[in-house]
Order: sequence, then structure tokens, then C-alpha cells
Amino acid sequence: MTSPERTPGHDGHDDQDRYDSHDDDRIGRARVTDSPELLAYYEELAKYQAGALWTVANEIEPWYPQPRSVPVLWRYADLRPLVHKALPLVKADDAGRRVVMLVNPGRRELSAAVGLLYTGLQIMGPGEAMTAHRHQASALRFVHEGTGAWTVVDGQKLKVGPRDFAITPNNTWHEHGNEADDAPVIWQDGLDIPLVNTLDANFYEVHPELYQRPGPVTDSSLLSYGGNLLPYGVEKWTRPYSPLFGWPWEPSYHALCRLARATEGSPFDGVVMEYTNPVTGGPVMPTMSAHLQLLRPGQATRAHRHTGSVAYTAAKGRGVSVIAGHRFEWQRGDVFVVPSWAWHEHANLDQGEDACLFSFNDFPVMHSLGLHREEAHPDGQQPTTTA
Ligand code: GTQ
Repeated sequence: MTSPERTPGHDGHDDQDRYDSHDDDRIGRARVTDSPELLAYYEELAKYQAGALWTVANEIEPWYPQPRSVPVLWRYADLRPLVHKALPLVKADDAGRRVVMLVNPGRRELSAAVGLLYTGLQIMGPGEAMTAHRHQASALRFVHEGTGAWTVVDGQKLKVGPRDFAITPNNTWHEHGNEADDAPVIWQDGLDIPLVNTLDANFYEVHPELYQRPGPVTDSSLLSYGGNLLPYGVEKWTRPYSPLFGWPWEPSYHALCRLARATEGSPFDGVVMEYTNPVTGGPVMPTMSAHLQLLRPGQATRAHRHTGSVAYTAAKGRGVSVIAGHRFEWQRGDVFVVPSWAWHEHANLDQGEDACLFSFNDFPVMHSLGLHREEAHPDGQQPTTTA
């Protein structure tokens, strides 16, 4: 793991000044100086589970977001051997899910990788199957390696291979396993557990029969909804998540390459696409969305920042991202995170091949709650504070 010691304001430069205390001395900001009488008064309030707003006002109403999360990069090469180590150490049945979590140093108490998002690397040995459960938190998967992975989501069996993306929306029964007889599967889980727990809205149930009885057709969501056209004359899908549960790598990458032929792309993200609910055109789940983006050979994007947290996985090629002034080099399998409102920009370090980043985020929450904000870096790119 690499992470900066400290990220002042996640900006690398001028914003720190905007948060300096002298700025809080002005009229309109809390600026009460402690006195013996006031301290006694605060103690008196505390006895009644009460407090004086002005002692915390500047902290709870910051000028701009002050995430506890720091930018972090986890190298797949570092984690892979540790993930493999867990295989003989814990039985799948005992662990429930055999997962090495990626924990942000600023978010340990929530088991979050960034903001209110959780991610982890799950390993399943050949022939293993995990029991079925459901929870109010939503989950998604991005497969790192192994060809035998399957998941059953609400009775539908879906097979997933390397770099495929799949979802387990909230409250759907799900279980998974690895039907290969040689190699383990390692996939990355992304969940909104910290969000749902912060909202005190999580529930968890074990399947009464421990395993679901999958329907007769494997990949039925893909067969029904994965072809750019919608089934006609059937009851319209009205659940708040996508009826398509899986997005295989090949057609997704192909879609990106096709878009790259049609457009320049975004100055901040390169050629970028969102995995979508085919019925609504919106995000795949109500709380989390996922993107796939392509950086052309040698391309360097401009910096921007926005509310909402993002966890990236390098899916192809190699590159570098500058996040809050810190430089992170990545290659396939590496995971890195961008906290809310942190400046970030990406570059493809290869002059001959494109590079692809998979990512998931909490943007649907930002949008649906009216909290989305975005701005371009005034200088285009950030000064780098670390090599
Ligand atoms: O597969 O349902 O990494 O419930 C953490 C919690 C995976 C899962 C995780 C979970 C799951």
C-alpha cells in the first residue's frame, strides 16, 4: 500500500489557505474565545447531553468537504500473495466470505476504502461455494483472475471471468463460488456497507436453505437484457436496480473502443462510459455506479474534482494518477482511491497501448440527494508534492 503521510485539504496548494483559522475569524464564522465562565457553561451543558454549537460550528460546517479518507494505492503484486495466504488459513464456511479488505487509514472505524465505500479482494478455491445471504447493502464485483467464478443472484446463476463486472443489488439473495478445478478465483468486492451502516439502515439474513436453487438457465439476465434491445411484451422491470446483472469484459472494452472512434472523450477522464441499467439508462444500483474508461496511448488528462468518492481498478495497461498532489503509478490489478473533492488526473504511461480503468463510486447518492458538485482545476494540472 502506498499513501501519503498527510494530505492537507486534499488539494496540494491554495485551498489550505482557505481553511486557515484566520479565515474563521471573520464575521459570519464562529469566533468565541474560551473563558472560565464559558468552560464551566460547556461542562454544565454536557451534563444534560447538550452542547454549544459555536464550539464546533466551523468544524461541522467546513468551507468545503474535509474527507477523512486519504488517497491510497494498493498494489496487486503486494496483496495477491497475502490473499492466497488466507486460502488454507480460513475455511470459506467459517469466514462466510474470505476477503482481504482494503482499509483507508482515515476510515478504519468504518472498514471503508474511501468515503463510505468498502472494497476487498475475495478468494475462492477450486470447487468452493459460499453460502447464500442477503443484506440491505449493495454489492458489486470486478474479477481479477480465475475462470471458474459464478454467482447466483435471486435464483439466477451468472458466470463471470477476468475483468467482468457483476452486481448484487441490495436485498437480493446471493451466493458464489468457483467451479474451476485448478485455479482460485480472486475478485474484488465493492459494497456500500459503510454508507448503509452510517445511515443505520443495514439488515442481514442467512438464506433459510443455506444455498439457493438456481433456475435452469445460466446467464439469463445477460441473455434477456444484455443485447442492446429490451424484451418486448413482457412485464416492465420496475425494481430500483438493473435487471442486467453482468457485463462481460470483451463487449464492454469493445464499446469503449467504439466510442473512442466516435469522440475525443472527456478532458478529465478520457473516453469514459457508465455501466447502466438498460431499462432506465441510469446507474446499475441506487447507491453505486461503475465506469470503464480508456486513456489513449500517452494521453494525460486535465485535473478536476467533484463530490463523491471513487475506487479505481487498473484493468489494462499502466499509468499514473495524481491525486491531491500525490503521484500513484499503477498497473493491471492495482486499486487506488480518490476521496471526495480531491483533485485528480490520470495519464497513460505507455506510448503504444491504451490503458483502461474500471471504477465504482457513490455518485448516485450525490446526485439523488442534490449534493453533486464538480469543478475543473484552474491550471489544468496539479503541482505534484511527492515523487
Ligand atoms: O459477497 O456478500 O467483501 O456481504 C463483504 C461483505 C462480500 C458478499 C464482502 C459481503 C460480501
